[in-house]
Amino acid sequence: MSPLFPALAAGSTRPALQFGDQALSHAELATVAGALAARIAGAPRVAVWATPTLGTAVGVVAALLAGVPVVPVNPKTGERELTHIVTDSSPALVLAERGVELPPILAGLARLDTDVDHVTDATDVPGEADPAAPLPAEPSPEAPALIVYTSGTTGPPKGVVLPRRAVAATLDALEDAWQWTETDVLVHALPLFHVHGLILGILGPLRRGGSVRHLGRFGTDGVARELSSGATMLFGVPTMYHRIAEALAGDPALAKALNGARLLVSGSAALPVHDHERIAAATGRRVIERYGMTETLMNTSVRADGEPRAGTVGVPLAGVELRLVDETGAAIAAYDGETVGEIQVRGPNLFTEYLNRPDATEAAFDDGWFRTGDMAIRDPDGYVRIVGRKATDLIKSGGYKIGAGEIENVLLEHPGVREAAVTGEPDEDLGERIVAWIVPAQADAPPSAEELAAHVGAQLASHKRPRTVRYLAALPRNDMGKIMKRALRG
Ligand code: MCA
Ligand code: AMP
Repeated sequence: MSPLFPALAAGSTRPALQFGDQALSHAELATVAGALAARIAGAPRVAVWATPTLGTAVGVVAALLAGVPVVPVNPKTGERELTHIVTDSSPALVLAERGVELPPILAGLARLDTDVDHVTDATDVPGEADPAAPLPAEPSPEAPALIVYTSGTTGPPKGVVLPRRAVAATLDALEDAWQWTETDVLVHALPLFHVHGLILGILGPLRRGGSVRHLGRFGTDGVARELSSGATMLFGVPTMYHRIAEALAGDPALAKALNGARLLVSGSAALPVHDHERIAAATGRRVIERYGMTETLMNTSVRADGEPRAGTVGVPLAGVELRLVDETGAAIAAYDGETVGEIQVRGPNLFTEYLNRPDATEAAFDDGWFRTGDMAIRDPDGYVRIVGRKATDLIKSGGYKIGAGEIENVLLEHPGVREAAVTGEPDEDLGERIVAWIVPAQADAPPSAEELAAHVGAQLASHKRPRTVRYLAALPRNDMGKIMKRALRG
């Protein structure tokens, strides 16, 4: 396989990464990350404390250059989730920006700083880094590149082992679909511990030899500023596009900036047609959607040279085989815009396994095809429309996948909670909002919503906190004693 990052190997002087006033060219990144890689090399696995900073990008690239699998960790993860991730993935080292205080379980590991303050000036590279030093030899394509944790309906998150081959395949398929080149400058504000922000949003531009400007935190002002000063592409989750759609009416500069973009891409959840239409009306530009999953990386997209169609996720990417399967397990032949089936995929973009979970890995496949759990129909010309999801206990909020069971387990440990159920409710901004249904231990003294949100936030990632808490005298149950969530949702 060619190197994962040819522009680094070639020492390109084009801009690569920009986070606020910190920036590195590909050549500078090769130097800084190469030096760090030399210190990481040989470690079995490394965790990266994935703040939305230049240091995170450098740390991940360094691990990839060293051929050491990297586990990006959400810095807003709570104690239970973090303990699980660290125990499950057993990193030998943690990479974090200098000065960042790590929680005890990570603070106990050997630590390397990803500090790059002193390389913002191209001529001032750290003493340890030798610009002439060759990068380590490229590992095998099947070697694990990243382990990304993702929620299931029950139990703790699973570590998705992504080989280098999948990263390269998905990014090259997107090069084709989006005509993505080294001249593209991407802007985004996505978190760096998931596929969308890290693999597409950071590794994507690096593989193309282009550049990315990360906003640190999402805001329409930052989007407008970057798109009107040279950025060509925007990646975001639907919540971000929704906020853009809301802001457009009173912000002609934002409309002008979006109008000048080459490509506006949404993913991680469905972008409502209403937001598509509002953005198109105000900017004259169409957002395109792509569909992916942590386990599969990207599967489909509306192509840059294709017809944009709101409400669809486009066509299968190069190299990706996609089929729809009915309840009996039979493949659906129809491209009729109405027959619904589960999306199953096969191709070089797929993960290898769930870490330490052979049972879950086996259950995820149907005769070599990965079962996505997403339900879809196909238009006659092959455009895929996602219409729902098999698992009712998975919530997508702000583009984050969240398992109801994981939150319920934590809520049940609160002394003031007798029974708990978690559902997702439609939310204009977040797509779905987490709702906790609580039967208090003492009816006259229920724990407050703030207390329960804080309780969940202490154990799990902060985006898993319930936004709404509703109190009941009893949860609706069927004859078997199973909670009837449909009755809760009304
Ligand atoms: C949230 N807050 C709360 C609660 N919930 N406070 C109290 N109680 C709660 N229940 C806090 C937030 O933590 C935040 O605080 C503050 O409220 C305001 O939140 P805000 O920034 O307005 O919004 P947000 O809701 O926190 O974030 C919206 C977002 C975010 C920026 C769109 O959801 C996001 O970054 N989403 C991206 C998800 C993503 O990348 N998914 C990719 C995975 P504070 O500021 O202190 O934190 S899917 C994937 O990778 C696949 C492959 C794919 O297809 O892409
Ligand atoms: P995750 O497991 O967090 O990687 O999220 C993957 C899931 O996000 C998929 O299985 C889909 O349900 C959903 N998803 C991603 N992109 C889209 C999209 N463009 N439209 C609808 N759903 C999407």
